[in-house]
Amino acid sequence: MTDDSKTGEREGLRRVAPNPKMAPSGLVMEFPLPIGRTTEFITPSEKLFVLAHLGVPQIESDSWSFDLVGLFGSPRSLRYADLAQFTPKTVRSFHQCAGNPLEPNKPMRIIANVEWRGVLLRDILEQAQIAPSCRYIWAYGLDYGAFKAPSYSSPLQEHYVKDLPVDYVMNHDVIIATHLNGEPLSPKHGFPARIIAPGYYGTNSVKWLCRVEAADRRANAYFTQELYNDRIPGSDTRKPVWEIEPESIIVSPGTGSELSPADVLISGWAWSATEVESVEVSTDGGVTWADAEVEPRENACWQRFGYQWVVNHTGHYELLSRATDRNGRTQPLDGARNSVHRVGITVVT
Ligand SMILES: Nc1nc2c(c(=O)[nH]1)N[C@H]1C(S)=C(S)[C@@H](COP(=O)(O)O)O[C@H]1N2
Ligand SMILES: [Mo]
Repeated sequence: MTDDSKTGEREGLRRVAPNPKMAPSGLVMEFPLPIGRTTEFITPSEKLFVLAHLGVPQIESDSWSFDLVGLFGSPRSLRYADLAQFTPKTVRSFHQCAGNPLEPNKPMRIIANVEWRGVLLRDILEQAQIAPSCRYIWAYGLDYGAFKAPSYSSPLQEHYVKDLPVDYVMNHDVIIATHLNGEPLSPKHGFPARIIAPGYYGTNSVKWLCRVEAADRRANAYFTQELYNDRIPGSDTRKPVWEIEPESIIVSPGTGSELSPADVLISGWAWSATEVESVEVSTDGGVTWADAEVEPRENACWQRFGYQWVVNHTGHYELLSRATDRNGRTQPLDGARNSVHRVGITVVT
């Protein structure tokens, strides 16, 4: 298709592949795992959240292919079977939805930790002779439609399009994934193939991949420039929702627990784009903080933390956890996507 699009000048609005059936069409959100119930290190697939802005396209792997276009010496189209020529790559990684793009400062803590398998995107880019002038990799999904949330509706989107800095793709294990926890992807998780960008918010991991474009500039698309592009207070510039900020959740004790005076283990998960170096816990609503024990990071997984709390007095307590990563970034107390998690509990006799 050419750029005589009826819907505007954003690249994401131009259709470049036949329309699959959308079933269902429209926003799909499934959050089967309540915060504070995430005790398993690897989240079972049936407990993994689902986020699809436009719906779920139904695709046959036999007829599916994706195109490499743009700044390549040797652009090409690859079918499902062609992926077998690349070395398989397994990535164990936390997977986090950035939350509602219309409320970027509201913490949602939609987090899981799963195993993906596929092939390294950089191997494919190199085979297609990516040009040195490439700065961004654009990924197109086959899904289309309008993004409708309560009291909000986007213009018609002819693809879900995201972009990634090429340096990130070349220096991290960004994969085209075909498997989740050892099984082929289900339709809602991106069958036949999707991007997985470990360390980046889930919004960047484009499902139902149909095109990889090498470009010298950011994609001027709805989900790259309009949504998931944070306003910086007091500035005209915006920050794309790419690298995951440090975050932690208290899994135990759960909100509303009633405990007896005793030794209480406060435990949970911490994660960030880079390894989490320390987690502090507060048992007095954030007045004082103590260091928790943090397990080292495995691959790109979340890390367990624990703090042994000796509680002698009855009453109501507010427990908080705060993660700091290797880059020295730490969680703010309020007003951000990664604000600290607070859990209210009561100690009774
Ligand atoms: N094509 C496409 N890819 C997409 C989306 C989408 O709407 N369309 N949603 C993104 C968002 S916001 C998230 S959080 C993850 C969710 O992946 P999951 O549903 O497999 O957990 O997919 C991302 N990839
Ligand atoms: Mo998301």
